[in-house]
Parts: sequence; structure tokens; C-alpha cells
Amino acid sequence: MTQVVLTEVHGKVGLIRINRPEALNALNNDVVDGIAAAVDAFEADENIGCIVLTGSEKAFAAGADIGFMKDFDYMHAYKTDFITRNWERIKTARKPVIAAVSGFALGGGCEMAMMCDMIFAADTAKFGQPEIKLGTMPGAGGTQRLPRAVGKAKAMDLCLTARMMDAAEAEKSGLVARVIPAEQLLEDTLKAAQTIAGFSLPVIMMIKESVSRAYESSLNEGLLFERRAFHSSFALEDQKEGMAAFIEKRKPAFKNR
Ligand code: DAK
Repeated sequence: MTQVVLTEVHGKVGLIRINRPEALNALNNDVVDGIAAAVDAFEADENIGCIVLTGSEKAFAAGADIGFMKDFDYMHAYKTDFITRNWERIKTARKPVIAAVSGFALGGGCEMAMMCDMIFAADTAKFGQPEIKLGTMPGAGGTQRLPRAVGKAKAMDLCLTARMMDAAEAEKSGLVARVIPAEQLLEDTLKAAQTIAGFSLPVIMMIKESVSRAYESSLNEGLLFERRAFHSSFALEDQKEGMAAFIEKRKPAFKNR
């Protein structure tokens, strides 16, 4: 049986690849369970400092699997907590997760990319929330994360017209961190992930937690959270090592503590 989620380790980076090419990586239970299991494993691995989630050249993921959900009724969706189960695993990861998006990231695929901490897009990437064409609506954060990323006007435009946004527009509007030529996407993303993973793991986690807080709190609360985390960084051996290394003009040797 084909494995619908593949994993690889590149130095200190854990790579998760969605592998359902025949369905443009449409997300079904096996895929979402596979992603969650891979995140669990990389989170538990002390040697991993950053995670990359990617798809194929043609599709990051063209959405939740339409064939799988087409006959659901309300009671089934409600009782089984449709899709919420495991979909949020990426969101709860404490290590940074970068989405490397090539081709289609539509519906649940776009939502899954937005659950990651940042998106690196190939110049071929296309983002969209086309659920309205299917007589339904985004259900995994599309109407909430998209306005926070690109503003209300563009989010309304995308969710209500179902049009796709290309990589250039996505970068201009703040949805993606970088646009990269398609053939270099994975290499450049892994390089950035290695850079991150080369720093002190507790500091990586504190920074992720603090930037994420900016999304979910008032400015004053966020600033307070940041200050507390910043103060606590002085309890780290890695802070002593990082500053000593700077003064001594050498490379720091972080110990992740
Ligand atoms: N589901 C299942 N199969 C899909 C699929 C999808 N989302 N997208 C593509 N495929 C399949 C196609 O059926 C086709 O299969 P065969 O006919 O070859 O067997 C194969 O992938 C290749 O697709 P096409 O032949 O259509 O390829 P094209 O290049 O012509 O077109 C396309 C590419 C991406 C424009 C087109 O495939 C397309 O429009 N796909 C559907 C996109 C879409 O509507 N996505 C949104 C789905 S709804 C929730 C969380 C999440 C969600 C809901 C709730 N909760 C937490 C509650 C999410 C909902 C959605 O994502």
C-alpha cells in the first residue's frame, strides 16, 4: 500500500511530505493522521529543531478529500468532530513548522499551510478557498487565519469568489514569507530550516511562542509575554554561551539548555 505521508531527516530538520499524487494530495484521514504522527515523532526527537511540511510539485494539497466527505450529514460531522481531530496537531507543535508550497494549496490545503508558522512558496504556488463552489465554506481556519494574514478585503475576495491567488500576490499581501523558483523550493526551505535548527532549541521555541502570541492577544499582553520570555532566556546556558562566543569572536556551541 502506498504511504500517503513520507518522512525524512535532513540534519536537524524533519521533513514531512504528503504523497497522494493521484488526488493532488487531497487530505483524507490517513493523510491527516500521518502528518500528526510525523509531527509527534519530530517533536519528541531532541535532535530535530525545525519541521518542514511539503507536497508535490503540482500540489501542496488541493483541499480536503471531496469524495470522502460528500455524503456526510450534520450529525456525523458533529459527532465525529469532523476533521478537527488531528488537523490542529500542526498548530500545537512547539518546534517551528515551515510549509513549502508548490502548486495548489486550496481549501483545507491552504488552511493547513496557514496553520504552519510560515509559508515558503514556489513561484508556481496557487492559494485559494474555493469551498463556496462546492456549496460549503472553509472549516479549518480559512475565514479566520486568512483575514489575519492578508486583511479583510482580500480574504473576503478569496472566500467569496473562490478565485486563486498566485505566489506573487500572496507574498505582496503577507501570506507567504518568501517566493522561490519552483526547482529550488525544497533546497532553499531546508536551508532556512537548518539555519533555524542550528540555534538553541529552547530559544527557537520561546520565539515561536512569543510571535504566535502576537496573533492571539492584545499588544500589551503580548509585550508582557515577550518580556517574561526574554527575561527567562537569561536562565539558559545557551544565552551564556551565545554571548561569550560573540565576545570571544568564535562560533557558539549551543547545548539546547
Ligand atoms: N478531493 C478529492 N480529489 C481531488 C481533489 C479534492 N479536493 N482535488 C483534486 N482531486 C482529484 C481529481 O478528482 C482528479 O482525480 P481523477 O479524476 O484523476 O481520479 C485528480 O485529483 C486530478 O485533478 P484534476 O483532474 O481536477 O486536475 P486539474 O489540474 O484539472 O485541476 C484543481 C486542479 C486543483 C483546480 C481541481 O482538481 C480542483 O478544483 N480541485 C478541487 C479543489 C477544491 O475545491 N478544494 C477545496 C475542497 S473542500 C474542516 C477542515 C477542512 C475542510 C473542511 C472542514 N474542518 C476542520 C471541519 C476543507 C474543505 C475543503 O478543502
